[in-house]
Amino acid sequence: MKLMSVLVLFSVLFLIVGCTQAGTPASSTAATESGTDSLSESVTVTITSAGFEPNEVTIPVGGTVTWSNTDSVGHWPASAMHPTHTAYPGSGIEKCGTEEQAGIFDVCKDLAQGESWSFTFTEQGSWNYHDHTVLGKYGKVIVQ
Ligand SMILES: [Cu+2]
Repeated sequence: MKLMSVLVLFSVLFLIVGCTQAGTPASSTAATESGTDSLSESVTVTITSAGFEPNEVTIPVGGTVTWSNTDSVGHWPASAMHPTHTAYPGSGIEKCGTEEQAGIFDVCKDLAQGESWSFTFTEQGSWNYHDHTVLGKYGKVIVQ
């Protein structure tokens, strides 16, 4: 009879453990729902000797991209197309050095090693850019 009560005790314990474990998956589902359709307002693109990393970024309208040069040589991110830089609305290399420079997608100079530059995109679209100094390096900013 003592063996019987031990068996009952074990089966009760088994039920309790089974119930508490069955309850755990519910809490982990909430984590997978967030973060799919919210874009980051600010993104950093690292410039290396290999080019722009990441090569393509997506931000919301009003989002900011910061280019940070980690290479030992200078780099000059600017809107397509070389050499005029007019693809992004309002931009153009002829505005470099004028008071309109602050509003154009163009650094207007080489970024030295360790230097960074930020631009806020107010125009929706897919904006290609290039390195005006080291030709052949391209990137894209998608503004949604
Ligand atoms: Cu250029």
